[in-house]
Amino acid sequence: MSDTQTSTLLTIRIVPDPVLRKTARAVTPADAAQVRALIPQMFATMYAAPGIGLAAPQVGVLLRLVVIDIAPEKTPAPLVLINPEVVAASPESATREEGCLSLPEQYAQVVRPAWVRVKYEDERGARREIEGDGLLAACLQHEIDHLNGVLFVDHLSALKRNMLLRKLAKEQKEKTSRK
Ligand code: GNR
Ligand code: NI
Repeated sequence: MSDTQTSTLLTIRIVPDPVLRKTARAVTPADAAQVRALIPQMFATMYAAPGIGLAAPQVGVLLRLVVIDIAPEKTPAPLVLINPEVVAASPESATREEGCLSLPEQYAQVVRPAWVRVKYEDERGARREIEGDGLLAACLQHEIDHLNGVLFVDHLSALKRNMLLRKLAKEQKEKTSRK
């Protein structure tokens, strides 16, 4: 059985959990054991959710670590990004509907650069780069935002953000009262 299937599922933190608003710190070689253990748990949690990306702060870990798989149904393409940084972005913007596992059942159109290049370290510590447009570009930026305490709602107007956050609070309250 694969790691994904045997791994414990981590608890995904939901807004307004304060950990989601903190800046994560860079992963160092001293974090190797924790990061190695966390990666399969984060993939398992992301696939189970289901989601196409997960940043460590979403599971309460303030490290600059992200997992992504934008095509889990088709050909799985798991991607681990350690200390990722956007090093280039297109001047053109693209608008796409985004959701976030930390804001369950909330969706909005988000405007971001259409294309980005991201440098990062892989799980073996090798320096790598990835570039992409479309869903991959949105996902890369969305996950790197999480490492900086930024959520997709921060890219919306204050009016839309507040509407969405109030709707989330109401729905979460209803969920709790039903349990
Ligand atoms: O599952 C997710 N879908 C998604 C759709 C559009 C843009 C970004 C994303 S990421 C999100 C999972 C998540 O919350 N990652 O932090
Ligand atoms: Ni998210």
